[in-house]
Amino acid sequence: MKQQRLPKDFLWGGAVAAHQVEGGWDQGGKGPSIADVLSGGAHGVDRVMTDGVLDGYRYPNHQAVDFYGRYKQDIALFAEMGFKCFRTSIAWTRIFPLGDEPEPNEAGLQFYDDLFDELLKHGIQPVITLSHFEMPYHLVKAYGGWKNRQVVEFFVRFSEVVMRRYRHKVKYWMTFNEINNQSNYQYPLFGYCCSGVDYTREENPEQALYQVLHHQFVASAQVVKLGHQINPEFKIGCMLACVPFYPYSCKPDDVMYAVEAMHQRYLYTDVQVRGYYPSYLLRDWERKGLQIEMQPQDAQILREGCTDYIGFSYYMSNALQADAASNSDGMFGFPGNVANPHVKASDWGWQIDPVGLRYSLNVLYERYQKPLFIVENGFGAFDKVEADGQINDDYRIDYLRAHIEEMKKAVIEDGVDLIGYTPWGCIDCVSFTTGEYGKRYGFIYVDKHDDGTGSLARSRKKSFDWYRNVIASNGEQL
Ligand code: P53
Repeated sequence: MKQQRLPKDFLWGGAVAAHQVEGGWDQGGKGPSIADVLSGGAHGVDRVMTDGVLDGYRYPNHQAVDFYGRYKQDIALFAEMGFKCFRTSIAWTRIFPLGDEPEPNEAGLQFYDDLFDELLKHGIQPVITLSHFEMPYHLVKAYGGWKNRQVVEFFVRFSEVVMRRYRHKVKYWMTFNEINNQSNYQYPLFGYCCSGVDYTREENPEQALYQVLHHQFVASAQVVKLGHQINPEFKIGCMLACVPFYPYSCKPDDVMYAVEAMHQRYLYTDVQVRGYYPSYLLRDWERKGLQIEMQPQDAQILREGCTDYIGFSYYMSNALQADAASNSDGMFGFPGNVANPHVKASDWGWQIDPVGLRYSLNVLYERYQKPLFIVENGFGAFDKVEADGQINDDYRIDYLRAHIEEMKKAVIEDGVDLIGYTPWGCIDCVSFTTGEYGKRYGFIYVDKHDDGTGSLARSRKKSFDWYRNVIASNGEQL
């Protein structure tokens, strides 16, 4: 019979990251992470990476939305929406406050035990990212971040400790969140958050980037192999920020330019899913004279640590015009990245393109034939609380509905193997790129504002009931 519906066990849920929701930045023995030294910014105002926690700066991640103190209440709301899963990350600095200690911090381990128990009690399975822009600040100061091969060992140690501890509580894992963001190395924030490296300060940024990546690929592969030994049932994925590049036109140069640009997305999954470096990248290194230090066993480590699935975020697509590529000020710093006249954009300039989600699901599935997991999707917007307390976020419902419709086509019509869907920021949280509270994604509103005011009280937006119904009908009622 023709499959007309999403699979029964489809994992509906929501996603966040530890540093964007937890707060409690110095509680329970936690050490400072790179997110704790990032100031708040705004659209067009960069976040500053300060040298330690300094007076005169606002650090929104220190308090975030106090998920650390309020997770029981929040999980009850997720359960009310019918979540089957909840994606968050484990803050490395709760487990290893400095990053290079031989022994973990028991209070940090206990926190995630309690958090996962609370989720499981409500029938919600945790989906866990091991590294989501929150490495220990000490590893940046003392080791130079991921440029240093020693960090591989520290990360594998951290991962091993948590995978063993939670082996009966967590099945789905991901290694590095949006590992490809650092391809955008012109923007210090991206390299800093992925790897603790500001590539703009490197003599040869690309050399530094690929050295870092090699370390992360090796670390990721080691963790995948180790995880399968700890529990053969584990599913361990990579995580890609899937912002597809379209050719702006059918002009062959535009088409080819988009193919070349997509290498900056695929190179990450090519290595993590297939287990070896793709030819186009090796040629690129050769052409540019880049020498990446590798150890003799690395090729085998990569081959033995292929991921089980591909987690990815999808918010927008971009369009490339080859003729405009000499203008280095393309959108998001990408040469030739021009506005797509066929789509609208959010208040932060992110172009809204639901069909791009079906496109992404298709190209990734065709290329790898591995299960996919949409672990982020959503609409960052200013919300207005009406006099009666209602938040009528129809724009968010429209965005999500349109994307779920395209996701269903990919599964039902195209046969893509999709594990689940976890919209980003299911509870309002601190924006990553701007550090704002005002850029909201949630079904759950948090009363907290960029001027520091707000009670942190939670309330249900209009989208809350809508999403509950989507889950209850397994995506039939949109
Ligand atoms: P904020 C770019 C493109 C797609 C996703 O972002 C991106 C980015 C920025 O790196 O990041 C992810 O909060 C990231 C989350 C982040 C979310 O998108 O800036 O994994 O941590 O919060 C939304 O609106």
